[in-house]
Amino acid sequence: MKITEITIRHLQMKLKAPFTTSFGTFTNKDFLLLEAKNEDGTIGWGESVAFHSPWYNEETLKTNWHMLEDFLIPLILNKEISHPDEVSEIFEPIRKNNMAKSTIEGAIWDIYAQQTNQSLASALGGKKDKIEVGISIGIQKSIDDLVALVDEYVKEGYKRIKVKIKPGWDVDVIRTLREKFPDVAIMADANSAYRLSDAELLKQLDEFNLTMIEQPLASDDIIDHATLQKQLKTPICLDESIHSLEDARKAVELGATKIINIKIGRVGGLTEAKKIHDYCESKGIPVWCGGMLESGIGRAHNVALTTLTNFILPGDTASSNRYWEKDIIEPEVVAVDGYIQVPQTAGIGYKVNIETVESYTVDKKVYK
Ligand code: OSB
Ligand code: MG
Repeated sequence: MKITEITIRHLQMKLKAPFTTSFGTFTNKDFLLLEAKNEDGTIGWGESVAFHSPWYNEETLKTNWHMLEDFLIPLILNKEISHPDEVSEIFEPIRKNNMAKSTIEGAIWDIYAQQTNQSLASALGGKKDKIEVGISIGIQKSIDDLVALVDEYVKEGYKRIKVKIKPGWDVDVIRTLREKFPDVAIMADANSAYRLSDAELLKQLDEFNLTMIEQPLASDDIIDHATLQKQLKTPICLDESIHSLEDARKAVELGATKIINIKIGRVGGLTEAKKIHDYCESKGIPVWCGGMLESGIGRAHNVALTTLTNFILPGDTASSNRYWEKDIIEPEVVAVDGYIQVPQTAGIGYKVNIETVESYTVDKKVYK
């Protein structure tokens, strides 16, 4: 295939409820959507998971647009590509900027799946026809508010509850949840809010039988996480620290992580995500698919990736209607009793509603 035209749109979608992590609060989701067209008119979609501000990592919507416009799109336009695995090789001269790279790579995987007449899940080698999902709950105004939300989501059937923690919103919160929900799989995500000097506090979480603690220490660290893991019974799961197969290998070899959260954007695309999955499978390290408050397009890519066999633990891909009044795909992503049915039609498997896309678009540019 040859990509002959690419459209970038900046969308702004209002979240139904604000989402608060240790690093800040989201009320709107601003993100880039990428529409790629090949020489026969087939269209593929990719979503950038870079946020408006560099809180989660250093990439932003604007740095992604810059990287796409000035470096990545020129490397891709009119180049013969026979398989999406080639995209990461084409991008190799460009350092990092994984979320920007992943945006194009995702669209090319979508086109490739359509051209080979298979679902994106099958194109990736996925085996499941339904996936198990959990939900990630932000920091709330009170513990009572959090308990009420957890109760609601447990009743909806989500298979695991993740709660955000930060200093001052941690041990007491988790103790209360464990008392109220003795049999629910609960995990905590700190988004890098602690330091190794907080080890005594983090050890107090060991008594609550958490499935894991996600990214307690610095976003670029694997050394201190290894030291911390030796002191904790609760398995550590790395999110922010893993950008590549090489990072995953080093973190696993050091004992810094017993579980890995794979986010397609953070690792530079589906090809790298698959490599990390395969490596972890060979080492007996379970993985799960993280979320970045994606619209339906990013969500569809996450559903497809999660069909790979070593996605053993439920991910963060909740129903579209948990985030949005109206998503940009049809049908929307729906979790029923904690399961999402994997679409079997060619490509990402959901129809993009272009009118809805346009209604959320605040900026747009075409490249050819
Ligand atoms: O660390 O997984 C994270 C949201 C924004 C930034 C980082 C994270 C998250 C989530 C939400 O946990 C996952 C989702 O529901 O998409
Ligand atoms: Mg996380």
